[in-house]
Amino acid sequence: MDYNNKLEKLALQLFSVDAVKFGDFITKSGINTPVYFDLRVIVSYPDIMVLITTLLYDIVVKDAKCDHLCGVPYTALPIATLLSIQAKIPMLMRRKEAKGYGTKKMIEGHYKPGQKCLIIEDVVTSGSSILETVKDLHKEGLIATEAVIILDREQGGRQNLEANKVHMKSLFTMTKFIEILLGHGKITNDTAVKVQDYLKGTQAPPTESTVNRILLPYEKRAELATSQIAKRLFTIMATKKSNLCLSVDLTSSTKILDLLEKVGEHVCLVKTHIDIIEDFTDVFLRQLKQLADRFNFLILEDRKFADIGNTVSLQYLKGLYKISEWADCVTAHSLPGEGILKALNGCVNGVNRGVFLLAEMSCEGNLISPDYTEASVKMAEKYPDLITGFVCQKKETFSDPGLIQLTPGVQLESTKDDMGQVYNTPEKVVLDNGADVIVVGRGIVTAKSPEAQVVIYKDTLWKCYLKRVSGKIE
Ligand code: S5P
Repeated sequence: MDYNNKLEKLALQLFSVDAVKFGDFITKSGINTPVYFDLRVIVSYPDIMVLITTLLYDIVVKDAKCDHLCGVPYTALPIATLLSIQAKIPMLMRRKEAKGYGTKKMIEGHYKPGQKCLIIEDVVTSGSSILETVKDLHKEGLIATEAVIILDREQGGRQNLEANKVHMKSLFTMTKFIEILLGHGKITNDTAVKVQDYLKGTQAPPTESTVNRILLPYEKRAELATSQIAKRLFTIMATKKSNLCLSVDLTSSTKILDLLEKVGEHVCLVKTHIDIIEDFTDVFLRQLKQLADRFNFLILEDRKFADIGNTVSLQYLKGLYKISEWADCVTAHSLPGEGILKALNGCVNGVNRGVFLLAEMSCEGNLISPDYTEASVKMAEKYPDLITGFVCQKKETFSDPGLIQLTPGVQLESTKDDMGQVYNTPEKVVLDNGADVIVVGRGIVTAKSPEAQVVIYKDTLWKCYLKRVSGKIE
């Protein structure tokens, strides 16, 4: 029997055992509905269980690249069990309530942080049940980006899941299910129209994001990144075990090159202010690029563009510095609005480029308000290929785990300079404030021995990151 025949057979069987009913019903939340699914009854029908397992196995599970399967309690638990046995993929079990004694664990089974888990569910309306399971898996450091389900009621669940980086595959959409029943004369045309109208008019509201970027390791976040530059940077960070960005705020090109020669192996990103260099030449840029290749770091030109799109485009592509030719990414203010993001194209001459958008600043008395920060994050959403992350100070600023929080204003002690810069410690910015890449300038550059100091910063920051992803701080 081919796939479509099996699907038809399943739809008819579900109808015949009253797993789906048509009429006037009231849902748990008190809304009238012309269609009602109760797949709990299928445990009484071994043939249906086998058919569902076979179909789910064929469409997703057999090719799934995952370490575990996890059913959303309760209806999907027996289905996940059967799939786990057929696919020989270990299962995890999510509790609905935490135990009242001993450990407060919500996920039962043996697993390691960073492992991937495929979610199994019966029916999706808003997606919230899957997202609760995802949230508990994330708390344990597990990755859950794929779900396979029996029926999608097409009431906004798919969109809610996508917004939370969970991709869903279903055996049936409601449209397909109705089509099969109608085709076999099980329901009338009137009923079919009524159900379709009801679904269109009863869409679930969008749900909050549940992916906790703070607990995910950088290599996993690389997989979730849309921006190619963010992907590369996360990968470099994981490979070099460094989340340190050096801000080389020196005015002599030879001094910059000498410094990078000594510290390049310890940093993931080098941040420049190209317009402060007094002896700038094209040769300097070539040497900088060679160092970036040799030591495997990316270059961020901290130009903080802030003009209308046309001017920014010229500043980016032309002039003495031709920033777009050598900087992997740049910083930009969101102040002028979207035009600035249109000017900073994510691909220049076939090479990927990125932007860190300023959502907050480190200096005291800056005029950025919470509304401005929120609007900046919103503005970035439309440019997922371009936006690498945000320059910001707080973990609440954004939630997308594929984006990078770049946080400046860091030294080993919390102090201030005499021009308004405020410094926080590595512990504070990484553990409390959610920094992913940490910018250090004078803390290293003006140290007696930058080559010794860079190692202290790198090790301290990396330890804080490891502590953070171990989940022991929340
Ligand atoms: O809010 C900000 C944004 C940036 S990019 N605060 C900052 O300090 N920066 C930059 O980070 C600033 O331009 C400087 O290059 C670096 C901090 O240098 P430090 O010497 O104070 O560590």
